[in-house]
Amino acid sequence: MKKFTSSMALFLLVASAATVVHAKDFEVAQKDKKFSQKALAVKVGDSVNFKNQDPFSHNIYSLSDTKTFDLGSYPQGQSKTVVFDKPGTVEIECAIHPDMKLVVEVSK
Ligand SMILES: [Cu+2]
Repeated sequence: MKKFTSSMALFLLVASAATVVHAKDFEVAQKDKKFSQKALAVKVGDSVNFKNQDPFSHNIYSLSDTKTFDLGSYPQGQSKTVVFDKPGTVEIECAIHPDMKLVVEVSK
């Protein structure tokens, strides 16, 4: 039984390492009070880098159950990254500019 447990642990270690290797990093810019795209399809474990290219601040957030976050307000040239760790739909908005919308579909 002890041997089974340790080989199981090794399997989980290898499996999670494989997930990290295959994770992709996407970039979505904020420019002219818009996201650089309206929709994005990612897989569980992927991350999205939100880069502010406007000469004023944005505050990117999501209230979706799949991924709830608030990146706070940050100025031009800065970026923050969100890792999507659960499958589902994530609606992303900007607290400063209510017309800004992005939908991220996270699949397994
Ligand atoms: Cu904004």
